[in-house]
Amino acid sequence: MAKMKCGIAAVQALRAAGVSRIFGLMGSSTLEIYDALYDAKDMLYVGVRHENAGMHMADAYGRVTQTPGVFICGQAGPGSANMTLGLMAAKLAYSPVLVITGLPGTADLGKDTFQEIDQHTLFLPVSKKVMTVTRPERVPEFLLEAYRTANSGRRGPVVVQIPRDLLHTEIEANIPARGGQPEVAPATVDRATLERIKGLILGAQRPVIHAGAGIKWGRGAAALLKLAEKLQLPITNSAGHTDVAPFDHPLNAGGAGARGNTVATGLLRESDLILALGTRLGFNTTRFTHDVIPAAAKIVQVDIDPLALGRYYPVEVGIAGDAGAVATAITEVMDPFPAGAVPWRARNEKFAKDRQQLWIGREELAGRGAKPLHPETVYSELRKVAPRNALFTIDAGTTCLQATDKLPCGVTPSLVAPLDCGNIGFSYAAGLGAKVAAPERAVISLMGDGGFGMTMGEMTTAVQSQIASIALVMDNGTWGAEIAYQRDFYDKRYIGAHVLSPRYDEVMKLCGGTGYYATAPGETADALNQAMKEGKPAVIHVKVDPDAVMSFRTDAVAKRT
Ligand SMILES: Cc1ncc(C[n+]2csc(CCOP(=O)(O)OP(=O)(O)O)c2C)c(N)n1
Ligand SMILES: [Mg+2]
Repeated sequence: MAKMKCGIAAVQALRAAGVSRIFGLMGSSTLEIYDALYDAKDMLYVGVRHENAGMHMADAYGRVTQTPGVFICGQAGPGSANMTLGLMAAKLAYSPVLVITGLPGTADLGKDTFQEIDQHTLFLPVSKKVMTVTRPERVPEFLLEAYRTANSGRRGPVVVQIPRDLLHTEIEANIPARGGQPEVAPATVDRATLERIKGLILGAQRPVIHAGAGIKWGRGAAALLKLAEKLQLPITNSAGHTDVAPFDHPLNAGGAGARGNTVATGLLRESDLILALGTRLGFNTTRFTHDVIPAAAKIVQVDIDPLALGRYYPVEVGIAGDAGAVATAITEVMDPFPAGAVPWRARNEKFAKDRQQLWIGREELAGRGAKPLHPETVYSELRKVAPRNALFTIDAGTTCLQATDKLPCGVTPSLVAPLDCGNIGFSYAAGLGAKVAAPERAVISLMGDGGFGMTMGEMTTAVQSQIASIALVMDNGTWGAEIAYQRDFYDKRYIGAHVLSPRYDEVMKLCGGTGYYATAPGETADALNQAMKEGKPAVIHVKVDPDAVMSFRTDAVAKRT
């Protein structure tokens, strides 16, 4: 026990949890924590320009390090309201984030005092848990519990609200030396169930692995590859998780469903057994129909959350467990096939050809050399120059959506996507968070001109905190994903669909970073190489073909007659 100011105790609790990076936007509700951070030379503080962007940074930090990102929303009320979309994105990505925010003082709470809103209710649907500290001496305990909660089971953002007067109190603080998380053995699977799975695999003719985020959260990428290689099973991935396996691995079929490719989708469509590892089989991949997941296919589903099992599709075997650990257990129970006796050899030979053709087709499209640039050319140049361990972040616009399955994800994790939140204005901020998480890796953030406009204020954050991410802004002059519907379904009656985009590379230069402009083949690759060499915060403004947009949600619109 030691007597100290509550703000200092809060920072000590964060340190005890293992926190060394904090994103935040200050406000008078939390000044005591800020004052304590002044002396915390072991903590890097990244001040942001908008709470929502700060949340995206902490979210990406959480996804890349697989430990909670921390965001201090300094101002109760407006600051808190500003960060709700970021909370939603983290919640839907099951991303661990610890959020600290203020509340009005306890003497005034509930009186509709200045900047007061029912924050608890505001945060509830967009967080994993909302906690309100009621006694100052419990601040450290709440922070440690929130950290643990964010990072356990189905991960997610946890908000701790602290009434402002509590932070000004002196408390007797009792902070455990190592207050983070106990090591917990991953939940795996019993022998009898393994034997059932073995029987299902040996009885199948066209089995496929379908892997999702659970593989990433469980650090199960190596286990996934071992399973696939031993059984010679193609790997398909769920939407936004291109990085479950190296993009160039011969067994990696890539993304299934509308955000993926025809080869992976075809494999699933024709499968009779699906090993669904670390995935809910969610909407963005399956649309909850039998278009991608055949009604007759047997499903072995593994997810950390028992509620996810059999939720959208009936399962033959459901395992509430760690996807990587279960993949290892399955690998161990299976005997290797004798050379040349892989039961699905013919299917795999066709798959290998189709896969090769898919990549050839992509490069052919890219190589047209057209001006304005086709986004495919941009992706192809990215594939040529991005380092093997590059990290990518993307937005929800049409140019990014089309890129999802084509990025050169060489290691796991290497893709941070908006996933089910589907928001634009995510990628740039997420890239800054990713770069703070992994400064040694090249971070390349793809986005449209509309999405970048939403977060362009964070260019100053990048320069001020020297976060050398590279933004690849694809300028088609429109809210491309939406104008596509007006083109395809509303007789080109364009309204609200155009955006004015200044030369963002020039704006970045004004902010103190570096900027590049690309309009012709080869120039994106040159700019990327140059930006990586210079190692400064960078924006590459790429002029892309305004016609290269596609109506994505064809289930959501009907052709006018
Ligand atoms: C926060 C948010 N606002 C609006 C939308 C709807 N929306 C989806 S894509 C899109 C257009 C994106 O334009 P841009 O960022 O330029 O990318 P492009 O589609 O042109 O590649 C819009 C407005 C959204 N998904 N998220
Ligand atoms: Mg656009």
